[in-house]
Amino acid sequence: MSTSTTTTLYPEDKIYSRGSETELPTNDDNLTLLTEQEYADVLSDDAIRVSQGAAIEFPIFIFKEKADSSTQTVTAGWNGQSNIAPSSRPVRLQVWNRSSGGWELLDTDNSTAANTDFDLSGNQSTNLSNYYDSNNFISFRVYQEK
Ligand SMILES: [Ca+2]
Repeated sequence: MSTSTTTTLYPEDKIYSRGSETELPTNDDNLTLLTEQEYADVLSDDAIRVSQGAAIEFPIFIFKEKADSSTQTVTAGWNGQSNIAPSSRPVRLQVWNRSSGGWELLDTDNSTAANTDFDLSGNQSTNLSNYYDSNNFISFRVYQEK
């Protein structure tokens, strides 16, 4: 799976990480942090992507975005592709609810062919205090089913 993102938030206030996990994590702990070059590659919406390989695991990207206030609606937009067709293994966008301690589904693609760009998007506009941490970070992840 490879990824590019766009965001309406602040480029200097991001914590992005990626990895492949046998079990889908039930927390929003960072995986392997992106390098400076990988941030640049991901933040520019073009054909230069950051890839996360996976065999029998879930390939996962976690995107933590800092807002200027804990009452700001957050819109997440993701663009990417996979060499495994989402029509056979769906790709999902989720947001972390730190109050309930669970990942909540925002969007799914289960129809795109392999090696073809697709978009995922969603926003969180209600009960924002359940989603922001004390530093106004909110966590999203994109993963592909295994
Ligand atoms: Ca890019």
